[in-house]
Amino acid sequence: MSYTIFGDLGSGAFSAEAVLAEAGAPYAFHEVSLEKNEQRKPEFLAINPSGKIPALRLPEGEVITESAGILLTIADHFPSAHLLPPQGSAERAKAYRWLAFMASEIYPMVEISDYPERFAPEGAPAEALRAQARARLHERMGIVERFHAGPWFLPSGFSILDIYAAMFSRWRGSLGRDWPVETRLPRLVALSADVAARPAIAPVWQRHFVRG
Ligand SMILES: N[C@@H](CCC(=O)N[C@@H](CS)C(=O)NCC(=O)O)C(=O)O
Repeated sequence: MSYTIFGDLGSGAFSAEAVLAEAGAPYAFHEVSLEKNEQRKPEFLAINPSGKIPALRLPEGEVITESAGILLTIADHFPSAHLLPPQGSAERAKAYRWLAFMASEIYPMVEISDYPERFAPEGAPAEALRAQARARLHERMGIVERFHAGPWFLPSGFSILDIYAAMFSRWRGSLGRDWPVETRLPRLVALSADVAARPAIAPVWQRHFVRG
């Protein structure tokens, strides 16, 4: 019985795949090409009506969408992988806080940065909106940078937060290629290198962000 990820290389599907890999779970990767706009095709809208990847089909058939919901579900399914601090602990609460922050404060800015024309009034130039979204992204990633404990995001150790934060700091196109990530988010860049070097994640990182 295997999990199926619906997603594209270099997208939010990285986080789902990296967490499954870290858990040692069996999975298949079903490509939904953003370049070909396949997320808007009826076949995929039947899986996620909001036309967004990633989506995850669980072995029992249930489909989960929303990256944060997907990561929490996988962490729940594989407690022995210790992808989150113990339930009820202050560290667990901290994990929820920052996962929710990235999902609700950062991810939506990525959509505006990538597709500003969706949000601009009809006929109005979208570039100013893109610039504003990027400015908010920079500010909010800066907050994540400041709260990153080091070496991992949570003082208790490696968790799904590391995978999620590494993914957002890797999205150079959304952040703006002229924005110097290395000097503005040095701790998250170092965290990304550590995430990318984890034995289970290394091939996944390579497919999504190096060859992808
Ligand atoms: N709230 C969603 C956002 C997902 C999202 O925006 N995914 C992007 C790819 S990284 C997407 O599907 N973009 C295509 C589009 O918006 O048309 C989540 O957390 O999973």
